[in-house]
Amino acid sequence: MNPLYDALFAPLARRQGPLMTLADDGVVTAQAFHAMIAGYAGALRALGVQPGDRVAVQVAKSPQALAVYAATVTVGAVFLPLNTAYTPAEIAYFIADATPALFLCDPARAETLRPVAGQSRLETLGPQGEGSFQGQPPSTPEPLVVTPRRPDDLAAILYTSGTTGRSKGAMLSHGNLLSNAQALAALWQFTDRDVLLHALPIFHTHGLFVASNVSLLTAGQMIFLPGFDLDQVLRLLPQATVMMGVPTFYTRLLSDARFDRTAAAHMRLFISGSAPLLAETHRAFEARTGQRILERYGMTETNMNTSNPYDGERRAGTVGLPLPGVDLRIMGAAGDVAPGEVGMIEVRGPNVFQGYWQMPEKTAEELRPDGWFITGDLGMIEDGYVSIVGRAKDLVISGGYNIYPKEVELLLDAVPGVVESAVIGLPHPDLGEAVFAVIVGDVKAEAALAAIAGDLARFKQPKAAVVVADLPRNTMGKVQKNLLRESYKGWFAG
Ligand code: MLC
Ligand code: AMP
Repeated sequence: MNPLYDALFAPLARRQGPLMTLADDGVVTAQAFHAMIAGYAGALRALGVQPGDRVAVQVAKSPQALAVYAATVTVGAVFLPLNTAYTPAEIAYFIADATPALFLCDPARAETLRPVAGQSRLETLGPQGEGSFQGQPPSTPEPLVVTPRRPDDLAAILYTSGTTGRSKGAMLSHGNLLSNAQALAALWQFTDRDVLLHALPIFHTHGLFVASNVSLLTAGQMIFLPGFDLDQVLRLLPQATVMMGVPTFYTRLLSDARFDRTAAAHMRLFISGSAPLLAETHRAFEARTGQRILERYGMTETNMNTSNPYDGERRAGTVGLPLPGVDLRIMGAAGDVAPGEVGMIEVRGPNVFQGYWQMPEKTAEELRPDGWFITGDLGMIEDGYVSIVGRAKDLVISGGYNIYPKEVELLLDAVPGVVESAVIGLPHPDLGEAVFAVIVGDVKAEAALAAIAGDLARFKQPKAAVVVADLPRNTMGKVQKNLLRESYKGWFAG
């Protein structure tokens, strides 16, 4: 038994016809993809990758990259995907923390990344499958040997930033990922007739697990695009039946007059998540297309927790109901709060992760011994529908990517001339929120931003900054970020 291989990948060997259509209209058949998995599984073993070893990858989205994920779980190893925007300084932390046996990167970045690879073997994989990491020709009579795994064995580690500025590796088991894919596939009524328009990155939960796993589990097809390109998406929508996206995908579609009822007519479902979808976007989308976006809520540590219903009312501004099998409660200081009151969202179920990689204290802070995970999201429940009304964690979500202000503040504070800084998220018409820095010190805002640019992925860098005399503080001395957000709220207004 290897839960993910058996459910998602084994059926591909027997399946006729296409699995993926690519941006250039090229096609990858199900059997060709299975052969790719077999070849990469052989290559991983030939490189000495053992069950339980981590395989870190920072590579462009491609069918080959997805096949490396499949091959890694097939040989019983642990897949560790990394955002392609991360700088060598950021990668150095992940490699040192996770000590992967193998690190795969883009051939063009190999020399820059070699110094941070440490003890990990470095191989390369390019956007077209080129590079030093190549599939091994299948051997007969057994082209693919599958390493047995139990449901609680690890399949992946996904890093998520922390409020302290140090990223934590969320350990996800085969059972976590498969149970969630099964719940979502049933709830959203996926079948082998579905064609999923896949324009999300595959280094995060949304694109890797929610999108790819659900489609593979139900033997559907994917239109597998390297990223969200509006023209390409508009061209390909008539061939798709389902799309998953972050809210920015939907606001970008709405910003284009070509996106109308006819353009969306072939689609049976639009799903949104990873960041709040404004009720106004939900309504504008329905007015334009006649279709109601289905919003769901999840996180790296828990996979998906709630979803609006497929058949019932999809309520704008809410993230719907707990998924079957997932318990959700709203906690105040004195325990469960009354319906309609705001508190901390906690979740429990087969979706909830195994803890943070080598951080038992962090795990104990957020995952209670009886299985409840403290999400850091503030919410309330009305008529069974969950709404997220805020975050207890200091976090900015920009275009669906999470940025922890602490990480940016630590770098800014180290810039000569900077006394202190406060990093906040401000409303942004395209990205939902955009990162903004308020700096105290004898320094020019642009110079401070330029000084940290080399160490921080571009999407985390403040889109703008101001220098001020001091930061507003409460009587406890804590910076009042709510006042800063209020003062600068119109900065990025369209
Ligand atoms: C790109 N840039 C961003 C950004 N994406 N800046 C802030 N926030 C972002 N999200 C910057 C680039 O660095 C670049 O900067 C400029 O914007 C243009 O880059 P681009 O590559 O052309 O951007 P684009 O392709 O338009 O990307 C925007 C996007 C993308 C929204 C399509 O960010 C995206 O695909 N987001 C999805 C993220 C996601 O999958 N999240 C799921 C997490 S899982 P410059 O200055 O160099 O021009 C999760 C759990 C759950 O949260 O519930 O799902
Ligand atoms: P990540 O750590 O990248 O997995 O991001 C998870 C966080 O994204 C959650 O804790 C929420 O704060 C946020 N999130 C995900 N889906 C939604 C949603 N539909 N609405 C609001 N916030 C969301």
